[in-house]
Amino acid sequence: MQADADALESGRKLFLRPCHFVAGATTKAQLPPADMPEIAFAGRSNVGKSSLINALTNHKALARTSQTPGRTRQLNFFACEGGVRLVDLPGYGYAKASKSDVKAWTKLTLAFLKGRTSLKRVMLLIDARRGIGDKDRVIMDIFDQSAVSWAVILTKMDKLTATEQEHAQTTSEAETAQHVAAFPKIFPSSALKKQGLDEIRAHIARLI
Ligand SMILES: Nc1nc2c(ncn2[C@@H]2O[C@H](COP(=O)(O)OP(=O)(O)O)[C@@H](O)[C@H]2O)c(=O)[nH]1
Ligand SMILES: [Mg+2]
Repeated sequence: MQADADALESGRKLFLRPCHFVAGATTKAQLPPADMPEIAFAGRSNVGKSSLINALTNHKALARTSQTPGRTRQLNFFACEGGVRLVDLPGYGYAKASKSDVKAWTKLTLAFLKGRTSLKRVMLLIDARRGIGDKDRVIMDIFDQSAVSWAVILTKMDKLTATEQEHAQTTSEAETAQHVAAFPKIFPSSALKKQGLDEIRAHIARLI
């Protein structure tokens, strides 16, 4: 369809121009002003958030990858000159974190999700090998209650066989469809193989 072709082209163009780090916020006062459309990325630590942000923006090390898991507690903002700001939210579910982990997913993250007028969508990353887990379900409920609209991205699809990919996609899509605030289609991706990126870029371009 022409509309799809147009969105793919807009998505491609959106990330042709450079992105740069603007802020790492640990307090509300450090949040940049809500003056630009924003897309946030959420997920368990190690799910591949930083890798995906780098792949989407055609940067090698815009977001830092493979940091000590569970230690990133700040909201990192990246401004893309094409006209969007990407937000790398703190990862949750790190096994060695305390049991109040989700609470510690920081008041700031929750405040951000609930009160950010510029936030167009949260992309919830799910490791395709693990599928949606209980910790992800807690976050989905938080999104639903926060009235943010969200969409699921399956990461690390390259680690799965074709049959496993199919299964991961069907089961995640069926569960996501139960949530009214969720976008019904999910996005399979591999940052490593640079797969599924055009569709995610097009999705973002449509929202801003
Ligand atoms: N095979 C594969 N590995 C990936 C992919 N994306 C990320 N990883 C690896 O997963 C680990 C965590 O990635 P990172 O982006 O730091 O995750 P984050 O904690 O969610 O930001 C790193 O070792 C990455 O190299 C992918 O698409 N395919
Ligand atoms: Mg990261």
